[in-house]
Amino acid sequence: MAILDILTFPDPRLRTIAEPVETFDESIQTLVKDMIETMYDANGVGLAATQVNVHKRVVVIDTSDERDQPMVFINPTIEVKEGNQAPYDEGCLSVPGFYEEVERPENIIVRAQNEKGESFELQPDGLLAVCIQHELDHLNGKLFVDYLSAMKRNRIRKKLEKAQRLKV
Ligand code: GNR
Ligand code: NI
Repeated sequence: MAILDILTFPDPRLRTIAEPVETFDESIQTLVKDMIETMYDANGVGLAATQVNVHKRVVVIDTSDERDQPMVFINPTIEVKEGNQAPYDEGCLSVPGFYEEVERPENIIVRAQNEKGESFELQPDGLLAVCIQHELDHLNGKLFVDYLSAMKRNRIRKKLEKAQRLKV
C-alpha cells in the first residue's frame, strides 16, 4: 500500500478529464487500495483519482464517522431528479484550508461500477450526495472553487500559490 501525493489548486493537472476504466485488473485494485489509504491519511471524506494525478474515472468515498466503510465508484454517472438545490459548506483536499458554500442538486441517482466491474445504483442523500457530485467534478477537471465568484477564487489561488512557494 502507498500514500499518494495530492495535487493542489491551481495545478493545471487538476483540469485533466479522466478516462473511463475498461479493464478491472490488478492495477485498478492497487489504485483503489492506495486511494483509500491516502483518503484516510488526509482525513478526507472522498478522493478522486485526478487528485493523485491518475487520470482514470475512479472515486473513493467514506462518509462514516468510524472511517471504516469505504465505497468505490468507478465510471460513475449522475442522474439529477426533480427537486431542490441545497447549499453545503464544501472543502477539498486539493484546496486545503478553504471552505465555501456550494449549491448542488439534492436528489440524484448515482450509477457506477465497483472494483470488480460490477454495476450498482444508489440514491444518496446528505453529505454522500454532495461528495459524489464533488468527486465527479474532479474527474471532469472541475473544482468547487469554479462555483465561486472570480474574486473569491483568485483570492484562494493567490494564497495557495504563496503557500506552495514557501514549501518548495
Ligand atoms: O474531505 C472532503 N470533505 C468534503 C466536505 C464537503 C464537501 C465535499 C467534500 S470532499 C473532500 C475531499 C475531497 O477533496 N474530495 O475530492
Ligand atoms: Ni475535492
